[in-house]
Amino acid sequence: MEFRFSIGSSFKTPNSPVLVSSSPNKTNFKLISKNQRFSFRIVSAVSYKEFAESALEETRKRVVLETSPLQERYSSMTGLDGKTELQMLAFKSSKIRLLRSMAIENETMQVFDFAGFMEPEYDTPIFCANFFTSANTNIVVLDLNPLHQLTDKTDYQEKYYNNIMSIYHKYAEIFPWGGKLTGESIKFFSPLVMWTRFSSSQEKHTALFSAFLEFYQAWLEMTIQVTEEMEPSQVRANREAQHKYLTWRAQKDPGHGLLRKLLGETKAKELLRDFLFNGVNELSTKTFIDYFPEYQTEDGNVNDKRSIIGKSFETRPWDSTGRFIG
Ligand code: BLA
Repeated sequence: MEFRFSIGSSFKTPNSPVLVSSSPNKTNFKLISKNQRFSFRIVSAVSYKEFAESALEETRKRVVLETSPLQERYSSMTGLDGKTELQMLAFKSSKIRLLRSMAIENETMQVFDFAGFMEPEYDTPIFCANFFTSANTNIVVLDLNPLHQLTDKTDYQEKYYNNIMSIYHKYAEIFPWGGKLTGESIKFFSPLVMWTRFSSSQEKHTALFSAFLEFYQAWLEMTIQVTEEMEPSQVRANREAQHKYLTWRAQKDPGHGLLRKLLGETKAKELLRDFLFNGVNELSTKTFIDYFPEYQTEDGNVNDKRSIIGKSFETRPWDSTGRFIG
């Protein structure tokens, strides 16, 4: 199957941004003993920065983007190891509260976290691309995370997902379900979600680029079509739903361990709460325990456990029409 991206005309070909390197400077030959045995390790060189650039280029064709005030404080950082680069981008528009990207790169690892959050007057889903690439594996979540609860009977599912399920079908074969995941995550995911793990290959990274832009284009279209909510109670519900999402991710996202290792506890926390999940301090005064009381410890603190439920959902819990089957 070929995954050339077809919506819009001026996407770069997937070949340019996603090179799993075969060039000598990106390939490590490592001598491991004196008797001429050596190991051969190909460092995958996916450039997620170019994923971000392509999405932003598409956005600018349709929407007036302004630089977010966050950009002044967050542009680039170097990890404590002196070798890992973090690059941050942040924009807003009249409807999009925050469109932000973080790309992390060193010789052996590339991470991409790209998200879009609407102003509370709009109930559009949250754009979510989280890709973690190391020498051995890729961990991928790509989704339009629902702002409101989904079942096949809700208007929200009908409004945003039913008519774009073909996007899921297009990638279902090349990116099969990634297996058990933190049980709590599933309610933040939609039936469109691409949750997968794979070993790097040119074919997979080309398809990932194509999927990323296709999901993004679907999201962008929703943000353009959506009309402003006038009912104050509905605006409040949108704001609180976004805040609950931000609160969960600012506290329990699986990337935390790595960010702490790269930046130290204080800087990692600041990056999470002020940049990546910006809004967690502003959209509501509710706390993590207000939303997730099962995490309260006897002394009133938040349980450190990543998950109370544990890992679940060995197989994809939606059928092909997007109906939740658990
Ligand atoms: C693993 N990342 C995972 C997993 C998921 C996600 C589902 C599998 C393990 C698990 O279920 O916890 C991603 N989970 C999500 C997302 C949501 C969610 C996007 O609930 C949204 C609601 N990943 C990143 C970033 C880093 C990262 C920025 O997105 C690093 C800075 C790393 N993710 C990372 C690592 C793992 C992982 C290292 C494997 C470690 C582990 O399984 O805990």
